Amino acid sequence: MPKFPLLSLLSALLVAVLAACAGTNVASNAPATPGAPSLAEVYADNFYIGAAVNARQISGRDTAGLRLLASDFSSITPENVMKWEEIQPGPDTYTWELADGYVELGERLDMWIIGHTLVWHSQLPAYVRETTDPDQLRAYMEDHIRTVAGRYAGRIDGWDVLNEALNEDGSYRESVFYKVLGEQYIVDAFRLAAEAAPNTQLYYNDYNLNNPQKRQGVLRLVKLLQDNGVRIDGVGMQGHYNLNGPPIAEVEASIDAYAGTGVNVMITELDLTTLPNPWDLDGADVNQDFENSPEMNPYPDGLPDSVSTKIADRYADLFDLFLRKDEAVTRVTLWGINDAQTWLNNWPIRGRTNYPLLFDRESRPKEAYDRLLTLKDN
Ligand code: 9MR
Repeated sequence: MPKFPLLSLLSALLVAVLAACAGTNVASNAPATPGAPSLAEVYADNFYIGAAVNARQISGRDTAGLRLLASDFSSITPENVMKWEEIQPGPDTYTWELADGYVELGERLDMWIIGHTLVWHSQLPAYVRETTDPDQLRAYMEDHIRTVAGRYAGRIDGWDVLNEALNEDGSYRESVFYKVLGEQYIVDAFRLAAEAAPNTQLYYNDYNLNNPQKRQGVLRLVKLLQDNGVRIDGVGMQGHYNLNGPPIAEVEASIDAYAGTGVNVMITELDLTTLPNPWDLDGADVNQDFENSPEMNPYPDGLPDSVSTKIADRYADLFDLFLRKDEAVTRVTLWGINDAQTWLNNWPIRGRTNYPLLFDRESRPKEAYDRLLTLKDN
């Protein structure tokens, strides 16, 4: 169970120092709701409460976000700074500054630190994406995993080793890795990560893992690793959900199925989009992009109370499930700290005003946050 966060005095000091280094001024890390225990404290016996952090937070510029991180979260994930194209833009070029800053931030705040992500078909530099020679591609993957996972061995607590390797029907995605190396690349990626970072947990992470067909694909992937004697410690279910779906029962069935293989389950990228989606898009394929319009952006100046309450209800239903499953669920990570930062302001339509997280654009706690604070009392 969670190594535990926030000796609050210490973390207050550390955030203040960090912010001071960035030329800003953070007064304290008082909880978002004065006098109340923080979200991480409320759920400390159940699972970590995580947040994805961006470059503004890592570099200390988003002081309000950092205050919330210190007060209410016990785990962090790098939203972008450890992706292949960011961290290794050329075969012989590594850019460590933000990634190092990310790990240092996690250590200063005594967080459970996640690495995201070693192998993913998206955000790949052209030199990898365009490789057709198996030996060359295998060599790139080996170098990348050994170098990145090895650099942070003993400091990063869990790696998303492989991200989004499955199609919706559970078959393998035709990524460059699969096309050139076949399913063996999956076994190799986890084996390399286990060698480079022996004490780090290793995860498979994907979206729509509630979907029964995709669930079968995950079970096959976990079995492939286990049959090959290669370690996998967890399945990360990205929670890019909406106000109506997916059904709680589907999420529950997937948690049970994954836990049944002996691995932990994490809810890794939780956010609830509140905006219309006429194309009935599901999931999080970052390559989809559509036109903005007033109908598609109905709340540019603020959310009606009725919708805020719907978001709070939906968060409560989901956390109610996660609490019932807390033997298996070891972490619940929000994909961002506040609504100003969310990727959902720009996907699948650019420039909208979305409201998917627990803190608003001014980093004030929302109704959903208050509901989660008191959920266990009811
Ligand atoms: O939130 C991330 C956004 O800022 C990036 O532009 C995008 C592409 O790298 O990735 C987003 O995060 C994705 C995550 O890494 C993997 N699952 C889907 C997430 C949302 O697209």
